[in-house]
Amino acid sequence: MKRNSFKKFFIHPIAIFVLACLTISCSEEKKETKAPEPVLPVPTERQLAWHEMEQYAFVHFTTNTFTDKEWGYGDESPEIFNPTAFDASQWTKTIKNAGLKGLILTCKHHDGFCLWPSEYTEHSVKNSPWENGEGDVVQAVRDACEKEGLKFGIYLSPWDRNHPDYGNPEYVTYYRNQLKEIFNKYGPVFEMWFDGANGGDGYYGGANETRKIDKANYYDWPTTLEMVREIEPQIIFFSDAGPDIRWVGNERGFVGETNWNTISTDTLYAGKSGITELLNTGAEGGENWVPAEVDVSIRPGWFYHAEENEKVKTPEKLFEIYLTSVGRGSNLLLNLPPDRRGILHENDVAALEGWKKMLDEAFSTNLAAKKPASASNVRGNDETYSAGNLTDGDKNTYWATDDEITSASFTIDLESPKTVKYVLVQEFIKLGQRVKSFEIEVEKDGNWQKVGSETTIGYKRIIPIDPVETSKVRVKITDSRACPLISNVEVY
Ligand code: FUL
Repeated sequence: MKRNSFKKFFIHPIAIFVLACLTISCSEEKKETKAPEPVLPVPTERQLAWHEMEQYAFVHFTTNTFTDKEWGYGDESPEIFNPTAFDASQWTKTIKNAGLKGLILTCKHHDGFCLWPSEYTEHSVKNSPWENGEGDVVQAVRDACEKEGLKFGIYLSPWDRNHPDYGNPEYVTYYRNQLKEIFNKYGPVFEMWFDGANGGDGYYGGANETRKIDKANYYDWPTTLEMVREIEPQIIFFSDAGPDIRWVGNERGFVGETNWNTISTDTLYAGKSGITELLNTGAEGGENWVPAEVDVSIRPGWFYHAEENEKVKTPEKLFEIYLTSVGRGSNLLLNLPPDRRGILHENDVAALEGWKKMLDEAFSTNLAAKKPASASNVRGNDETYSAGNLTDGDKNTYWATDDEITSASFTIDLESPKTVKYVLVQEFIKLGQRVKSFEIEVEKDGNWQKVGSETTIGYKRIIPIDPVETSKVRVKITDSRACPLISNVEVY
């Protein structure tokens, strides 16, 4: 009995030797599959969280809503601000239903009127008849956002056409006091929007004159931003030139087909020719990670004007804007201006509903989810970087090639013929933006047919293709700054 069991568990010394060798060589192979080195610059954690928001609302609301202007001169009486049926929850419910993730409010536009009862000026809601001067739009909107799980953002125009000190150092102190006031009172704030329009003619406390400022130095931005970041460490700063996100160079709703999240911020100064083009595309090899945000209004103007009620963008136009913003790796900041009642107009609400329906219809069933994927090269032949990561629905895993490989392809097997209209690809941008060009192919009667040819991918790229029936989709990366890292592929 004893002898038998010994026999059972006896392992020959040669077998032990072979096993040991195998274990050593396997672990050596594992060790060799090093994680890819980052391609610098890479986004900060705050920027990554911002990329994942994808789309949120802009809300322009102030005395302009009641004067029919786009830029108030600064001499408007606070008494004209009097919405008759103000309801911030109508805004936030509409915004939430449209699939937007946050809201940035013009707490103060260029006219200087404050939507909260600031202790530093009389030019605010506290001197308006609305709610007998007891109202606070910023508080109401911030609370409504919290209730709907939307993030809240602030626009506080640096240019103030009402303030008597605009252009002097005293105004910068005033502006900073207001930033402190608003950030301490209404946080958390996910994004601060610093407008680029600065200086010109205005009321300026009755001076009625033109005041020019030295845009580069007047506000001493580094000190101002540091002050805000101390109150709100997670904040994302928008301005024409960052530091966290950049303007896209137009207000028509599109980022470049080539869209680099990188740019060298010292190349961005106003007046330089080609600046809007540069903002629109970013720069391959730029020194800073400063992605573009696409700001565009649902109406021709940023503020509500009754005569534009029939000019609200159609669901189809909004869908096109989605594809040229989010679909090109940018974030969409869609402006929705409340009317004189203080609510979003029926036409705007209907357009948003139609748009959401189109988005849901187009992107409801991901034909690639959990489908088999294969690739022409897998980093170190290691499971960790396999093509399966493309369709696993996990944003933290990615397919990678060996370091020296900068052109490679992967294939998604849809397992049966499906009509394909969109291919969605995402880079693992945590380690930098890499892909410079790629093609989309579909298998047709045993042959590969090219159906799309694009440049950058970045955070997300949605490629519309002429509807085609196929059971295999191949993405060929034809050039990349370093080995490509792709975290997600979806097919619709
Ligand atoms: C511009 C402003 O001058 C417009 O009024 C609007 O606020 C737009 C979003 O930014 O620079």
